[in-house]
Amino acid sequence: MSLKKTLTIAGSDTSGGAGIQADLKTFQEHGTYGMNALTVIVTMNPDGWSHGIHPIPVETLHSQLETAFSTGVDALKTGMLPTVEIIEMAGKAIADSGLKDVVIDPVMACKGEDEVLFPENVEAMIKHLLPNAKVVTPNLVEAGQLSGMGTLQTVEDLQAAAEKIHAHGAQFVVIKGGKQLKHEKAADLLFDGEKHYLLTAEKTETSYNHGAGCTFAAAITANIANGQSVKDAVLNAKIFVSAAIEHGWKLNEYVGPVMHGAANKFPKPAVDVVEL
Ligand code: PXL
Repeated sequence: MSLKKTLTIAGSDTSGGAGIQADLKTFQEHGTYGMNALTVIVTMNPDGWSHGIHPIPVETLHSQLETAFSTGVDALKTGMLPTVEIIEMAGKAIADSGLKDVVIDPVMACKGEDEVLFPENVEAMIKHLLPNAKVVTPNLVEAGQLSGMGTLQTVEDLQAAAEKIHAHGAQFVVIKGGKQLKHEKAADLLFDGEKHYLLTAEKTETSYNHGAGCTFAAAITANIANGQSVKDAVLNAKIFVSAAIEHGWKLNEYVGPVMHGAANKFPKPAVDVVEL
């Protein structure tokens, strides 16, 4: 029996909730075969949990990408790409691979840190990653940066930002509203170049949601690898990540990861989709 091959080009979250750990766990939960090309190692200081960012040499990433692409990848996602050089090289390798099922998660910071970690990377993402994207999955802060609109607060803001990001070459734009969005539900926007859809679920009052963004993008990637349309892939990924957030748990006094496998163990949350 063969499996669909899914690749994540992303960083290691040593604490296990986000990054390649979230992606590989999510790929596994979807029955795909997970591979990774590591871009950066993120460590956490035990006293205070401040993050250390340790990029992987660009040549080492290049060798990993050669290995992974030689196997015949079905779908890939990107996550934290810490330097302009790494973004440029990953973008070129993706374009050269000819793979179309590409999900770009334009990670600019870890959750809880609202400032953009690598401001110089925004332009490089627009230039080298967005033209390769079948789907791009920014959160509110990232969508504000990629659209040039700054602070986004309402669904109308999301629609305007999605259209600007689509114009950079991404075929489908998914903006993760998250908790900061002014909406009574947990709402995400999907724009396919013509129509806007709003996906909503009940809000979960929890701060144990570390890794939610990575998990959502990885679930979209696996669903696409498994043959789903982008719209179905996004809807099912939202159900998957909503369950993961609902069952988020406390790892230590600083961080609470989502439970990546919750959707396959517990009743699935309801998600509504409306065309706007
Ligand atoms: O959640 C964003 C994220 C992505 N990738 C890595 C991370 C984090 C946040 O901690 O460590 C590797």
